[in-house]
Amino acid sequence: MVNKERLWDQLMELGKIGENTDKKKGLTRLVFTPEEDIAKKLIKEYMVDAGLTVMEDAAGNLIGKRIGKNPDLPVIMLGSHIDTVFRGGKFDGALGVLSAIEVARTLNERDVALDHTLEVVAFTDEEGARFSTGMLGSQAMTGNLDEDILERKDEQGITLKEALADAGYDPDKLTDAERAKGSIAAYLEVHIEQGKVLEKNGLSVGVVTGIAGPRWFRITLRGESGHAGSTPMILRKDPLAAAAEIITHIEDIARKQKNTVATVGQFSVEPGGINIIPEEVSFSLDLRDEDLENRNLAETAIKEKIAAITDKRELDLNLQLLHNLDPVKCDPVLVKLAIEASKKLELPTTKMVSGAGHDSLNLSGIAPIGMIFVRSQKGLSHRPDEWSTQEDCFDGARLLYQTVLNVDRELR
Ligand code: HGY
Ligand code: MN
Ligand code: MN
Repeated sequence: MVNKERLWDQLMELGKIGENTDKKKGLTRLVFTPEEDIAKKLIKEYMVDAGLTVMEDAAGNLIGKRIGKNPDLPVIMLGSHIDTVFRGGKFDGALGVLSAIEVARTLNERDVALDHTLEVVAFTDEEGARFSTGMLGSQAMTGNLDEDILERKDEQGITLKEALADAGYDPDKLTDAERAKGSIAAYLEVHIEQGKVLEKNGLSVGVVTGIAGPRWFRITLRGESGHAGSTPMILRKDPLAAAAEIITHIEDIARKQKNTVATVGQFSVEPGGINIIPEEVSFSLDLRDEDLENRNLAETAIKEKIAAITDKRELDLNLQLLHNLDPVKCDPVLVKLAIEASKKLELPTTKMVSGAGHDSLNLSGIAPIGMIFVRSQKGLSHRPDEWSTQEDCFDGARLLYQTVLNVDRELR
């Protein structure tokens, strides 16, 4: 079976890269940064140790390959990401990549020859933290690139295009990373749950049946700045007051629908003086639901509120779509094979939906997808204290191993 200690040691070693000197601030490992570079080098080493042939595609996806007995078959692909959010934890993405490498290494150590070629992928920039994008690597691999993605800027005003070039990639060749539909027999991803369902049910692992789709916007409101002391309230066109009104409506609208979630995570004010009425505010909106119809309903209601409030207050409005992935269902055959694997391992599990987004959302456009979740302590994630136990990580990796054997046997 997979090696519990080796997996854990690698998780802890990778988890040191990008760690803030103040450990309470977790780790920040953003795309095309020195920290990510060091992490990719470590993953390459792990992949080589696991007997994988390592390459990078045109989008910087790091790919380890293990040729199968029948190279003409579509590949079995395992993957996740090694970039993090700002002040993130050691498990989001990392557990999926390291579990996949551990599966490959165990197949080697047990001399198991799969029919299918196996590919292990660390996708580029799943989180999109630096450029407010998301899943660049899996977007490129599946022909799903966001329109203006290359023009997106980070906090220093560097465009993704410049960062790609600086990192040695050709920004105009991202589409070379594209894979044909049907070239991947199955895409499987282990990921931490980032929620409380497994903990509530006393389970270490879950089998994912569907994934909510994230839709991201940047909302910019422009009014009139002025003197905080000498401008009567009645004469103001204050975009920050408008934003406050809008954000409470966003929360109300999301609360009204059981599985809808809406988050304003970023907010900026210009010019930002204590005694100046703001001229312009800009804030993000992350809207999700596992059901497309419900997400659309919430989006329409939110946009109506924004229009009414900005009209009433005579403000200029700019609403930019940053990122969009529709909710998807996991492949029922892969769900069945993962459940069968859990039974063979006598690992109790449950079916569940993912509120978080994953590269598998993109892969679902060209291949059947399956996901295995590992319990998150207190359901916490995207925070320094994100944690899963060694035992639970072991359960996730061994369930992935058994599922790969089942998929290799079942799929042609
Ligand atoms: O936003 C997400 O759901 C993922 O963590 N990128
Ligand atoms: Mn994440
Ligand atoms: Mn993730």
